[in-house]
Amino acid sequence: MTTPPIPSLDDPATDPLDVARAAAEALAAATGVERHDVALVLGSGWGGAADLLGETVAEVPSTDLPGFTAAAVVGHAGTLRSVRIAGTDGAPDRHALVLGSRTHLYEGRGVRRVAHGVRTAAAAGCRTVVLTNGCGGLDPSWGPGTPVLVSDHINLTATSPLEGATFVDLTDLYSSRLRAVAREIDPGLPEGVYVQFPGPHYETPAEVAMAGRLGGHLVGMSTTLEAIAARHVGLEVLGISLVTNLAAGIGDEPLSHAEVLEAGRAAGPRISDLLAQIVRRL
Ligand code: 8IG
Repeated sequence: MTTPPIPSLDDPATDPLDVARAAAEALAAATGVERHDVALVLGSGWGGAADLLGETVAEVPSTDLPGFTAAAVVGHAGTLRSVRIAGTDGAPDRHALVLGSRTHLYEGRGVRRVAHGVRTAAAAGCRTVVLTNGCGGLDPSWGPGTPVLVSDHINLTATSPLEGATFVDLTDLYSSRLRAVAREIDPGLPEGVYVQFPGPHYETPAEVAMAGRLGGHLVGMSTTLEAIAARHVGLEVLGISLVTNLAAGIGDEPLSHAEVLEAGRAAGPRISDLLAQIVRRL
């Protein structure tokens, strides 16, 4: 008996959804969990949330699954975790798929790899994805450590995760229903429009001012392409940003990656608890 070869994301003739299905099958085999319900992509500062959700049933190195590549950035863990969320009031348990291995566009591995995690989550059965990130904030009242719900986005990467004539409606891309659920947990959660730049450099002050004039409140290097890919495969999307720094030119300080990591560490327990509470209600 022969098994068919696993298609490569690098082959233009491959349908990336086929690779996502292969990854979901490998995930089910590695974790023993047939279907997952909700996926979380944990960005800078959000890593602690998985532990609060429930019991980790299995942890799989992303490189064991078709289409995933090793993590490239310090602070981004390269594993997928299956976490059991205990049902309350007689409700059945659910399973969260925690993706600690986001691929950023700036890694130069192509948009297919950026979108592969959420496509795999959908192929694994998920109906919902929570996309988190660390970002810069344009509102001076949002200090480092402020969580902000993403209400909409502006994609300045000049690319799309979708190929061919794939016309997907992005009205209410960041589900107003899920944002309302989040605000049941924390009524004070602010909302903002997330602007994705290609990175990996941070913006100039002029670019941040431009993002503000365009209607943006948050600047970052992730999330929008994943959100588009998620909507395409039918996932309901919740986006939550952690403001880890004032965007360039908003504060007096220059930006440093160390500072970003420190803001994430400091806010970690609080925002992880917030995220875990939200996910239990989704
Ligand atoms: I964390 O200020 C983090 N990521 N583009 N700008 C952009 N990405 C970021 C920033 C920021 N902070």
